[in-house]
Amino acid sequence: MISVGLTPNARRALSRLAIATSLLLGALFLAACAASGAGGRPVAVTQLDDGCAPTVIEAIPGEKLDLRVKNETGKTYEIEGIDGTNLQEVLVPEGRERSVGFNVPDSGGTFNVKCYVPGGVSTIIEIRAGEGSAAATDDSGRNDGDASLGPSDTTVSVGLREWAIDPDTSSVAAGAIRFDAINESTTLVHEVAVIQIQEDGDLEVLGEIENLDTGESGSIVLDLTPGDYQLACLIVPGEAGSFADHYQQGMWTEFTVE
Ligand SMILES: [Cu+2]
Repeated sequence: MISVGLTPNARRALSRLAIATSLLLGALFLAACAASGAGGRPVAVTQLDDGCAPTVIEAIPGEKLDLRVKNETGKTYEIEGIDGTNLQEVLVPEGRERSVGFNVPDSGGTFNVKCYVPGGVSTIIEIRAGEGSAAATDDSGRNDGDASLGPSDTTVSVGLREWAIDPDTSSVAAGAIRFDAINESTTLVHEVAVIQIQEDGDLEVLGEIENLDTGESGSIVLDLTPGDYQLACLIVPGEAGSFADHYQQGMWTEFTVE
């Protein structure tokens, strides 16, 4: 027993510390499980050259799912919740598998997940849980921008409309770059993804200002290293009420970090 020779006060402090530490470890463990899907019902999701399968996953309200996302292509794939679905964005490198957790809300509904190659093929997977699950979505997605923005070295203003992305500069010095985006459209939801072009030509999304409603603005700060980038809107048919693939329509532009 390590408390031999300690005063009662010191013993109490030590035991409080031990309790606090175990609570913290427990919380970290739970957080890790939620992200990885450990302990959830395994559901195989396969990323193929022409999209992802399956496109519908039946679930039970309150159920925990462990999406085993396997990329069988030669390109980097991503998977993320959209339209308010609380499923973290995960990058799946070529040939790899990732475990992605999703806690189906107790209220049930249909939860949309986008499975895509940035700028390329995309599939919307519907997780359907419970009665009347066709319509229920909510707008409480991440992306409310300004909440946790740190300091930045440079600010880039970005205008969005059909079908263009218009930054006020196409090149910045490396550092903490703040993007302030405004959706100038009067009809469509848009977003901005900051995408780094990898050595093998694959596109990797580093951060997004998602689901900007008409007239709405949002911000993000990202630490960017020198290289070639794109700014792009990655909204696909079936997402945010859109019938178009915004990237294919031309909503991307080259961006350089020196
Ligand atoms: Cu768009």
